[in-house]
Amino acid sequence: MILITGASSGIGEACALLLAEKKIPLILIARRSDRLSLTHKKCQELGSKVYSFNLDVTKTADIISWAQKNCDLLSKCEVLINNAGLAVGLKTFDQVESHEWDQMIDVNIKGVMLFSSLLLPHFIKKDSGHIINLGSVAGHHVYPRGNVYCATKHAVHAFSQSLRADLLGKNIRVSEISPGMVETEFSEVRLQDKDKAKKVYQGLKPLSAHDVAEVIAWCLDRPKHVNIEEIILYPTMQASPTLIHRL
Ligand code: NJP
Repeated sequence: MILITGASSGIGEACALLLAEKKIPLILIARRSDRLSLTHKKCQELGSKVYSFNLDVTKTADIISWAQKNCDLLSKCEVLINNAGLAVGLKTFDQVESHEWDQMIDVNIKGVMLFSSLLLPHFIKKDSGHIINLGSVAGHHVYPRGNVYCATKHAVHAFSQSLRADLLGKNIRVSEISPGMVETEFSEVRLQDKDKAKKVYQGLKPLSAHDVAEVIAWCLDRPKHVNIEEIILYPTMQASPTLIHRL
């Protein structure tokens, strides 16, 4: 069984669909109930047993009490895909409001830590498990107006490395997947403007959510003694967050 956070769109949804094709049971989490039920239905149609929950990963107390109520279900989980994440705005730091950095920190860092902390006791008990964290090229490079988002993804990178060190000696794998530009709802959420979001991907072929999901599925499919530390993947026409070739 695989738990995916942020399964209502983009990379999370693409992972759910790809894993459902393999008939793997899934636990799907996101806030938007209409979108999550759509993913749920599509995965069921592909033949997977699906449990979905409308949860906000920033609501720590709610998540902890949900995890306690669903302890049996979580104990069956072998993989956690910490995918829920977002960027809020593209402003110089002096213009960023505190609620904006709170949201990025709460989802991108604290959400990843929270779900890791809830699944790890089960993984440790079984001496088996795999955590996949969605990092970013923004976890390696910074770019103008990326300030808080870049900081959160640098934190995901450090956390993934540190977790791997803490778990040394246990059969628990930790992998980080760090994409460049992926055409999802990411830019729409970030810019709050559909037209501006479209322009982000103009003149080049970005990665698709499915491209990233395939890389994640490949990491999961490696034999249990093989732990992929990190995969950084770019569209061919992108060489760094700021080096982009557009036609
Ligand atoms: O974006 P999008 P992606 N509680 O917006 C969920 C990283 N990444 O697939 O709650 C629970 O289509 C949200 O669900 P909902 C990025 O940082 C991307 O591209 O219903 N869930 C939705 O399902 C992120 O970590 C790019 O709104 C919450 C999902 O997160 C990951 O890839 C590049 C939530 C976001 O789906 C997936 O993002 C890169 C909450 N509080 C890294 N807040 C890229 N697209 O270019 C959000 O380097 N979600």
